[in-house]
Amino acid sequence: MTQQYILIETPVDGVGLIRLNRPEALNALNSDVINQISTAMEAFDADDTIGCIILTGSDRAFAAGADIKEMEQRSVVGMLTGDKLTDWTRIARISKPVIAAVSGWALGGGCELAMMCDMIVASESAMFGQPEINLGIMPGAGGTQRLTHAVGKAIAMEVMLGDRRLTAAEALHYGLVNRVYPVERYLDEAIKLAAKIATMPGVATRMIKAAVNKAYDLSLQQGLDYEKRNFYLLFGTEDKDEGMKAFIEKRPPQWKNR
Ligand code: DAK
Repeated sequence: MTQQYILIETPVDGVGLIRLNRPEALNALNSDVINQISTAMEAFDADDTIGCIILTGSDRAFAAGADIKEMEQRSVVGMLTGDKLTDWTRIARISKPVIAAVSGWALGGGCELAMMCDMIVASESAMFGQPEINLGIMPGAGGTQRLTHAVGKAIAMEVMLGDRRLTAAEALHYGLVNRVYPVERYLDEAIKLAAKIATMPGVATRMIKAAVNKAYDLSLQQGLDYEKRNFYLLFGTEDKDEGMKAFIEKRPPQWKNR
């Protein structure tokens, strides 16, 4: 039987929390871990009672990277024919907002996993890095692209070529993370942020997430066209009618997420 490497919780209404639970390997991400995260995220994505998802690890490690002991067995043919990227890609395709709550090590695939999320709330002990070069390889789950977009070319090069680790304070300074809190508080603060997002109208949150992500893929004009299309589509939702009516009637809106 496959070992269960994650814990699933609903700490407050509207928030689905996935906790990596492989402490003996600092939450190293083997194929089963990634498959379990993807499956749990897709279940929350399909659950109408959930408006925001949190992915977290332990205070000591968010995740120390892909499982080196598993990768050591792999050949180029095995990597190519095994379609090893599929489960990782499932995580980046989640339509609801996802927050990574990161403490301790977020290295290699662990850093890439955090960057696949939409926001990062970090503890003061969080440490971000892409140390793959020490193993004779390079980032393979988005690090060269997402880190560069987040912190800029100069710092990204140093992180990946020179194995520079970024502290939480540095990550905040460079724009990789949203907020930093003492280790006793980072998860509670991530839950508070997620709970707030979960109270927002659900179709609009998905449309905003999709449009912001297009800023990475498209030219400015294409991105503006995509934004306008989503903006117009929201005029067909019950939430648009309710939101505007509630404003005019000076009362809080009752979202239907439709
Ligand atoms: N894989 C497997 N086991 C790991 C691990 C990892 N990445 N990181 C830590 N562990 C295990 C250790 O082997 C040790 O297990 P035992 O020896 O006790 O059995 C246990 O966790 C505790 O680790 P340490 O004893 O080393 O703990 P320390 O506090 O001394 O050091 C550390 C913590 C995080 C600095 C150190 O463990 C470390 O340097 N770990 C490796 C970090 C690393 O190099 N990460 C990058 C891996 S490469 C892709 C998808 C993903 C990727 C690529 C492609 N596709 C879909 C195409 C990603 C690649 C990577 O992430």
